[in-house]
Amino acid sequence: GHLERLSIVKNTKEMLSVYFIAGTQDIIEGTLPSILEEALKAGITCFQYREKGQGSLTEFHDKMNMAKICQSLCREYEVPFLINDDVELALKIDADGIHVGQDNQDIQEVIGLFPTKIVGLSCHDQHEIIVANQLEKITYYGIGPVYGTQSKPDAEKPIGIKTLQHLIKEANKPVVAIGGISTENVSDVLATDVDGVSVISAITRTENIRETVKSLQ
Ligand code: TZP
Repeated sequence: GHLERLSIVKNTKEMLSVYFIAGTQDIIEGTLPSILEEALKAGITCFQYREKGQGSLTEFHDKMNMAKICQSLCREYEVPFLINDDVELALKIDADGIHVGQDNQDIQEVIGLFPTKIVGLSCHDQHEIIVANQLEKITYYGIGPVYGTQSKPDAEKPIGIKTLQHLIKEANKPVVAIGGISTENVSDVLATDVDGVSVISAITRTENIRETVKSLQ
């Protein structure tokens, strides 16, 4: 119903505030669980386990074990735990939701497999948003990359702040911005109507996770 939907949107917007994404390939020093726990203590509002790219775990069991460790940490801090792309893993460990890109699995199929879960979709341009706006069961959009990113070698061309704002206006769901967001540029991103920011390297490569998360808030 209407009220139920409003409360979902409000919770989703809160969840998107400071959204941390990482896999083992993103960790320079220490371990993913130790970095994640510091980030949770500092106040991140969502975590997405994204095991992808050079140096990532390839065996399903290794990935599942790491996912379970991250999931239990997120539960401890009552922060949603999402899985990037891997439908089988997300179902197997009962993650809170899944995030998919345009070139991953058919979005309709993903929605069908996760009827009561969070479903995030990456969008890069107006066409992708217009198409996705027709799908009621998508929870939020990840829009970007806003700036150049070191964390995704196959990332699309950066869209910049102006296009980000245009795309947010087009979107009928909450939006989290992604790509090259740092403590230096976050105020420009938050000057748009975005609901939150998602980052990899801002948190995995900082000297001080607590300070960085505070600045991103
Ligand atoms: N999708 C678009 S950019 C990106 C992803 C997964 C990487 C974001 O990482 P960083 O380090 O915050 O730029």
